[in-house]
Amino acid sequence: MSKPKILVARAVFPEIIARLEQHFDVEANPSDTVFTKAGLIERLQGKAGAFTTGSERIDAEVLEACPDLKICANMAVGYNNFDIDAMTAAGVLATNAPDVLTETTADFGFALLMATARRITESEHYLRAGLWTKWGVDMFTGAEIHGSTLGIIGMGRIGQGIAKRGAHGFGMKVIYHNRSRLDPALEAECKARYVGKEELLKTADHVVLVVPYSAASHHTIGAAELALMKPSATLVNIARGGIVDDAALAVALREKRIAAAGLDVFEGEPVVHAALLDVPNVVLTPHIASATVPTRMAMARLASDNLIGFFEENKPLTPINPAVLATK
Ligand code: 8YV
Repeated sequence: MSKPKILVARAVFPEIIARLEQHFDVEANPSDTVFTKAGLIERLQGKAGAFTTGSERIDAEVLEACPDLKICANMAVGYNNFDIDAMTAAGVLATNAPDVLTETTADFGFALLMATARRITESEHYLRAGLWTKWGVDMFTGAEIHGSTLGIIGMGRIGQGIAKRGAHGFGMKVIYHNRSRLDPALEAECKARYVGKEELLKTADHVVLVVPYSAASHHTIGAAELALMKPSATLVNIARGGIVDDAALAVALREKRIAAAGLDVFEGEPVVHAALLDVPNVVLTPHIASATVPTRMAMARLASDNLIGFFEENKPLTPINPAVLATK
């Protein structure tokens, strides 16, 4: 029997391609560059599956142009690149890669918070530029982390990981805002107290964003929300570009309406808003929160297992729209 044809839409580890080749007839993009929509449609012709990497937009236009497609397996926990309603209507299964990246991403969220609050990159640039000639009593004074109030917007698995690090590791008071409250046992585990968004923004010393991107969460933080934050506060975004209005944030940082920000994700990435590149009190990283080799490997393996499970047993591991399976 011939193997199902799949497209691996961006370069991934050779071990993963080799594994996929045992089960599928694979066309693998050797490049890190995401296909244009036309390029994606062209490569998906005749393909029953796609291994996607969080950036390939799968919408009604793509689905209509690629009638053989049955599954898209995202190597990412976020799946805002998928139009889930359109995929469900077209009978195309969507899967993502949750859990395997939770702790690594929470580690990074905390690292970015600390680098931002304690001005690590800003002071390193100063040192490298040869500007460090003497000690100064208020040189690069930053914000306190231990004992401060950590506000988390989006209390899914990664948010909970950040809460635990803050509460148990740094004695922080943790408050959170989420679409729904956690059950009391989870709240106790995270030592986290549910508050409204406005209270969180007004009282947190550090605000960390871990909310999934959707039309409803677009610009969760804009000029009005930044105005509620303390002038001494830090903002960290490891969620998605588009959760923060980057132009408004650049203004708030320039005018010191908040103290600092740490951003791993950007509206329009990999292009970064020019005004953000121009302010010193922001730490900028290129969407690397899940970037350790074991975690990226685990994410790629889970995406592969979803494809294999779907085609061989109609049992993907982490389906997003499982209703599609019942129709198979
Ligand atoms: C990925 C991510 O690196 O999992 C996610 O949602 O944002 C990152 O971990 C990125 O999507 C590429 O796979």
